[in-house]
Amino acid sequence: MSNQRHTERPMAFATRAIHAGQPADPTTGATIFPIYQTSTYTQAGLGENKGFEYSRSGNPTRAALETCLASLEGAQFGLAFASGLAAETCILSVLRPGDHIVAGDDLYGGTYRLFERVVRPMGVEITYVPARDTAAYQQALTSQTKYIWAETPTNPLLTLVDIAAVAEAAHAGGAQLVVDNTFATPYFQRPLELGADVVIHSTTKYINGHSDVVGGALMTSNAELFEAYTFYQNAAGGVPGAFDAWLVLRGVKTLAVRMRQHAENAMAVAQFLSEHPKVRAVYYPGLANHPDHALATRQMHGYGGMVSFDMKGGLPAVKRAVKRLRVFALAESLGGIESLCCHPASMTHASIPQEVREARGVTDSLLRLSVGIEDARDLIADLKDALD
Ligand code: P1T
Repeated sequence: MSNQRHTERPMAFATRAIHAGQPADPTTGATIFPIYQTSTYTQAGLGENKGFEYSRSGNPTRAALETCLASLEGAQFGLAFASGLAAETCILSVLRPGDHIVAGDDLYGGTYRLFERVVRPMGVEITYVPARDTAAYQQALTSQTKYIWAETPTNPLLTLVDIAAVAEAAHAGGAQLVVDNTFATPYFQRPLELGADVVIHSTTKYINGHSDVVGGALMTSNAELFEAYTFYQNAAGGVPGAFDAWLVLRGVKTLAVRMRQHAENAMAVAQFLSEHPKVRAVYYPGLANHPDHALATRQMHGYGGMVSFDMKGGLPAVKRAVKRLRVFALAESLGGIESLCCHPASMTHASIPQEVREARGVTDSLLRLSVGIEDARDLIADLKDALD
């Protein structure tokens, strides 16, 4: 099946999530795209192959996933990787000593670690600016800036970056905008449509959606960048195996329905927490009092499934609460059908030095919830038990 009928409107998101890049198998008619569990491909003669030679360079199951994810982000090109950080490394591979990145200051701890412990020692400068401060990105640009790098909503504080405005600033300064769209997913936000140049995902999260794969992907419509990234994907080799690619391909089929339920449950949880006497602050862009609520309404098609909150009573209160959770699992990661609770300061963001972390608002009393698609009544009862 082709992705578009040329005489009609393009297929809608939920349809593309199920079909894009996945025609019925020409030899058997298999409706579900096969797992091509092979490292190599038999060639008819020298230089005579069917488009695949070796599975680091290309694999049909991975190619189906890359096509599907590109379609969902409205990109011309997609590449899949063995992890989100491997996808990030590919994007960073085009930088050279003396180059400069401007990054929003609220980032997944592993991204910060990659920037500070791998990229900076190679001679690339990184300047962090307050994530929601559009003017600060602009002011931090230098003639050496190659990328502005932004998560939106950010991990773990759910701050928003104005993608259109920051993209404009990047382009005016001769730089390109990379958006980590892991939290929002293309169902709720399509950065390329707003002017971003590259989107990166940890497909480990909502894209796969079932907490059983680690993976990553990047999407772009910039042919020059795509060529450089494709070269690096093959040259450095951080690719997913066929089975992992297939699992993500299966998971992403239900992205639209999952995201609607995640968002509905997250809103219910955020409202419950807002009224709880043990909660100091709730971070959820869907709440009218969130500082970026208006931007979220303009830039996103929904507010997502992540909710963070700050507890009164400091670390001892947090420790007591997480021990009492029964439905929410205390775990790193996010975006699966099951609800997870994470303590960023000691878990996902522990690789950020304490003073940097606290200056950014990631305090010891912050908890981050990945609100799953269980019955919201059970989630709220669980939180009520833990907090009371
Ligand atoms: O874990 P990996 O698939 O390599 O993806 C890294 C990554 C990139 N970007 C964002 C926004 C992320 O949240 C992550 C991974 N985050 C977690 C594991 C976490 O619990 O926050």
